[in-house]
Amino acid sequence: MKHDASTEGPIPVRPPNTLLREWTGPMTSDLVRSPGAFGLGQVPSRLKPDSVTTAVCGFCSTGCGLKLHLREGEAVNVTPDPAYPVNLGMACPKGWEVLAPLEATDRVTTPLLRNPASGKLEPVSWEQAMTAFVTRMRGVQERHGAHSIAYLSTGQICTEEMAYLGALFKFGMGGLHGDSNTRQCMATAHVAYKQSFGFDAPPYTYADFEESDVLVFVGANPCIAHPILWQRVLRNPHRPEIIVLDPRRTETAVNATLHLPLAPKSDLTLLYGIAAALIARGAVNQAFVEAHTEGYEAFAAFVANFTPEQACAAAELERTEFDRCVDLIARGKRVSFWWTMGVNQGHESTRTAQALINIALMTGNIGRPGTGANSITGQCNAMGSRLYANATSLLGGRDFAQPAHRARVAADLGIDPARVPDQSSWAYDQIIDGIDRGDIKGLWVIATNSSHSWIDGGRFDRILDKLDFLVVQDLYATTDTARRADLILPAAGWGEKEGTLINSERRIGRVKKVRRAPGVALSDFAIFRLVTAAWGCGSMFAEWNSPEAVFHVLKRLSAGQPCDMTGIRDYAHLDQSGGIQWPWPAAAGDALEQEPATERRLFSDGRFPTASGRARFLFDPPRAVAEPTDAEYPFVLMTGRGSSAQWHTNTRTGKSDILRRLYPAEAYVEIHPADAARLGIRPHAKVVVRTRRGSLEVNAFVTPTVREGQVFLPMHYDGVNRLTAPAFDPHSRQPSYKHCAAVLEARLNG
Ligand SMILES: Nc1nc2c(c(=O)[nH]1)N[C@H]1C(S)=C(S)[C@@H](COP(=O)(O)OP(=O)(O)OC[C@H]3O[C@@H](n4cnc5c(=O)[nH]c(N)nc54)[C@H](O)[C@@H]3O)O[C@H]1N2
Ligand SMILES: Nc1nc2c(c(=O)[nH]1)N[C@H]1C(S)=C(S)[C@@H](COP(=O)(O)OP(=O)(O)OC[C@H]3O[C@@H](n4cnc5c(=O)[nH]c(N)nc54)[C@H](O)[C@@H]3O)O[C@H]1N2
Ligand code: SF4
Ligand SMILES: [Mo]
Repeated sequence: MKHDASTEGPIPVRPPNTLLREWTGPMTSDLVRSPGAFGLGQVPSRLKPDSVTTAVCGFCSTGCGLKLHLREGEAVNVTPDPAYPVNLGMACPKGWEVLAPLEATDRVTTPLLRNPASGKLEPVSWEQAMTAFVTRMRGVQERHGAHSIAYLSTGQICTEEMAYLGALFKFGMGGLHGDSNTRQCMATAHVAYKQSFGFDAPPYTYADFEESDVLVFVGANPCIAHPILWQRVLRNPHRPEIIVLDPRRTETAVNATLHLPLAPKSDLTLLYGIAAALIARGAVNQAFVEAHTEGYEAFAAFVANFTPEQACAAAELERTEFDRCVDLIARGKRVSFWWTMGVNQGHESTRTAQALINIALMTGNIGRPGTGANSITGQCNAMGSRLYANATSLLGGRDFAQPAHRARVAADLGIDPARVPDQSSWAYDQIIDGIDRGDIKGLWVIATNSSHSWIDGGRFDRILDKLDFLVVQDLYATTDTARRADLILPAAGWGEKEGTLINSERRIGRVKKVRRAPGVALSDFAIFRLVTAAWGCGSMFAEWNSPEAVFHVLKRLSAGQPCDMTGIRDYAHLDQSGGIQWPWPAAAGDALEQEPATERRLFSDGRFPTASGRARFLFDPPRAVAEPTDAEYPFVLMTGRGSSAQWHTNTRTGKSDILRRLYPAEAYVEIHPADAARLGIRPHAKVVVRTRRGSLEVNAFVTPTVREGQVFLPMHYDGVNRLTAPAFDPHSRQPSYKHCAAVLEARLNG
């Protein structure tokens, strides 16, 4: 990678890599540097703005600050906020285009209820919609029991909204089972941190990208998925070594100083091998291990069995690559470890994340600038959902199973402790199984498009018919899931409502209402208020009458927890401070006000929120993948993000004319040139990707990005999850989207 020694000067533009991409136009870095050249941020002169406000972006967890340019109170344009400590005046294409999805012609503008006679969705009033909601959900509960209704929610609504939903459903409606797409995304990091550190606490701050001398990215492609975080890496003035562990030669891998193209899902063996080699060469920080951790001796004895030869064989790596990786980590003074979905989405993902945590702990790379075992989150409010959604964890990162935790939450909310369930919800996959068995008969889907995004999607679609009542709450009636609904509740989107989001570095930022939602669409918050009233549990939620009022409720619930935010005065305080990272306890408030607190990290005192105050080494022997390749299905199929202009199931990004020009219109599969030649697959020809569950016809993108025997499908196109295999990590129950066996067939006419 080319480096710019100064942090101020222009960031060097990487030469286009013709090997990596043959089809595309611009690389992400080009889009970030010269957005205007691609039409981003342009606005007709008749819409000249007359004032400005700020908010954080509503797509990814980077949480960039945006300036919203208003005309008569309505946003007419967006530019990146130079004063916000996250993005320092930069934005990726989605941020520039964040208003476009709001203007889409397929916005749902009124509640729609399926007419049983015609089978068609018909417009109804909110009153009729609420009557239908309550009558039918209650009917299901009367026929099948209180726990026969469930919800699937999201990391993409405001913290105040997700907390409201979780509290309403469990304490008000008497439901038990609710989970969210955070299960598909962050469940592994959540469980790994909780087990290792005692709390779900990503320790870092974005300044760490700039302060490391060695950065290790595992299963992460920030050039595409977190482009502004990658820009922060490029500002690092220490000429850092950048190690990327990814089977594919991604944009990020191309920019690394060392790319280890490990075999898919060989991470755990490789990381144990790296730990053993670090021990063998005396790279362990004994003082840190003795003072601040427990279980190291057992861990060291366990990894002693993983020789470099074994690790290299399992990961299909050269010994020289392995040795160089170990050497860089051993010699680094400030080494940071970053992971995303290549780790979290796997059959042994929790232990893999912990294998990284273990390496950070044993080398003492935590709690200091430029260090850490750092999970990057995905959605704009994935962190909010982990702490406050009241799904897996009780409000404030507590446990449903602990009587003291239940009593505390009940007291804080002024409700009967008996209303708080004494067990966690079923996980997403268990809710699906529950529907299949007939135990769940009513389902409420909020801000997630499960029909497209859930693993083994064919099965998901089949079992929807077993429901008595499916409610979908979304911006659009056209999503794969909404099309199947009995009732659609029209939601306002980002920019049409108030609240807060929590980004990857624990920074709480504001979103604001700068547009009017179309028709009678309402914010998710207002919809939950309507449901509360219609259900008849209004007295329980008397205090929850505005997003900011709920923010104060959540502050109270956070008191004394590692995520304490009692020192945040109000929404205005967030605006004034460029967002605020938790923890920000009231007790420390004055002191915190004094320090230039734009960047703060955790564990600088070496104390972890476990019972003993020590971090734990956790490990297990590696296991075989659920669906190995064989003669019939010889390819490993991986899936993930395709471009910086596409967001998940593309319901939002697909609505922007500009973004649509920045990604391929049709689905494609990345396949190695040698495999393509062997199978007679020509570049751009049609090819069928088949697995044991389904098949998909796509265009062949012949590229050495993938190794022989591997193929990659971007997740943004319809039908991708009809192929994926339902395997889950046993601790986090996160789906293993990045590994199944597939076969490719050239289309004769292709
Ligand atoms: N443009 C854009 N940005 C996004 C999103 C989006 O949809 N579009 N989504 C957001 C969300 S919710 C998330 S969770 C993040 C995801 O961000 P990332 O996790 O960075 O994105 P992915 O492409 O899913 O996966 C990362 C990499 O994992 C690699 N990988 C696959 N199998 C393995 C393996 O076995 N081991 C290792 N080490 N690597 C493997 C893949 O080749 C891929 O390059 O992105 C966020 N940002
Ligand atoms: N094969 C494969 N599948 C994957 C992954 C993968 O790597 N490979 N990654 C997984 C990951 S990490 C994730 S996070 C999931 C994401 O999967 P999904 O959550 O299903 O994807 P989105 O397209 O973001 O769906 C969000 C929905 O909410 C709607 N929406 C947006 N804003 C609002 C709002 O404010 N209110 C309401 N009510 N609705 C709103 C949008 O229109 C959209 O329909 O996909 C997972 N699926
Ligand atoms: S990097 Fe993420 S938060 Fe920043 S502008 Fe892009 S999508 Fe928005
Ligand atoms: Mo995600």
